[in-house]
Amino acid sequence: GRLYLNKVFHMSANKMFELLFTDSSFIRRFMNVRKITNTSFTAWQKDALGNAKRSLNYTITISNPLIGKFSTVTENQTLYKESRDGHYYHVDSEVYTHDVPYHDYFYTQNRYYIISTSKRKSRLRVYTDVKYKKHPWGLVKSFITKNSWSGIEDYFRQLEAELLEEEAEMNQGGGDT
Ligand code: YK8
Repeated sequence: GRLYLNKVFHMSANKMFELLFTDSSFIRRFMNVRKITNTSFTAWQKDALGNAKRSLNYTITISNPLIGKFSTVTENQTLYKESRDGHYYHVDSEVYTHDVPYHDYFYTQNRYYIISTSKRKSRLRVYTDVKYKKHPWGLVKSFITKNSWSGIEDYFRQLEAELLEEEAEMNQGGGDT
């Protein structure tokens, strides 16, 4: 996997989890900026193993004319039971892009770790892997990999920027957040 984000933010682990993994106004705004539409998601629900799961469906806008303009996406998220409220969260997310070329060959796995480093600070780490369901030809594989990494890098660069903005807003003035 590759490490796409590894940064300490001036907000609690709890707050970071809330921003990223609940129906927060932050994530709604971020999706707007990314032109992600038709969003729907289920509530977190514990499974038989004690992990919590939810799934999201939405439509992404793609800027690469070779790939197409839009794709529907399904994201299946698992919040592992080793997570400790307010201290440590581990969420794995499998992302399936249904309407891109070769979509039946691959999906993306994102692992999010939120680690509390103090009362008001937390570290966010995101690892990403492109996973293959079928074995593609070498050329196709390098095509998929190249397009995936650049799209994912762009996404997490923007997520980091938006989180920094949110952090600045939260920590200025009254400090009543
Ligand atoms: C999630 C990884 C690959 C995919 C895309 C596929 C092109 C394949 C084309 C070939 C369009 C929000 C990406 C970037 C779409 C966006 C996905 C996002 C950013 C072979 C010609 C969506 C995180 C995420 C994970 C994977 C990303 C896709 O929260 O290039």
